Amino acid sequence: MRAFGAIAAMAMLAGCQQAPRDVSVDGAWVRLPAVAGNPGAAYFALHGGSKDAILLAVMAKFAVRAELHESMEGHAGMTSMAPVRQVAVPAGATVTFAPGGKHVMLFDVSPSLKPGEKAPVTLSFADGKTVEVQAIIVGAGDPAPK
Ligand SMILES: [Cu+2]
Repeated sequence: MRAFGAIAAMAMLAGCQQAPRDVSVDGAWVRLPAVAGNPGAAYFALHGGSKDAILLAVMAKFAVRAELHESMEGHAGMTSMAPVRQVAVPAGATVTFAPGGKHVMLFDVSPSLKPGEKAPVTLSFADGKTVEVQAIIVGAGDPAPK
């Protein structure tokens, strides 16, 4: 009877809280390289859930390797980029990966990928959760999707 009481109390406590939300991802797209063999890039928006999260890695079956990168304005207006080990996604915050900022560098992109198609990209978080999104494939010279 005691155990039953404890479970009932826990259920009531849970009922008072909002359902926990996980990180969600939308607006994913991939920029194909202008020259075959050069890296492509993936972009998306991360929407923080009820708890702080940390993005650790992104995987794409159509690329041999994917790295988290951040571009920054360097000296004399030159932009440079460097790999980052992880990206914090605070609860409720939006973290955007976009040209000129954070991006996923995709190495050895499959040449069979065509503009207008969609391809899955998987994001892995520090709590062990993964999120798969369909990224729109965009040609090297084509405008970014809205
Ligand atoms: Cu890069």
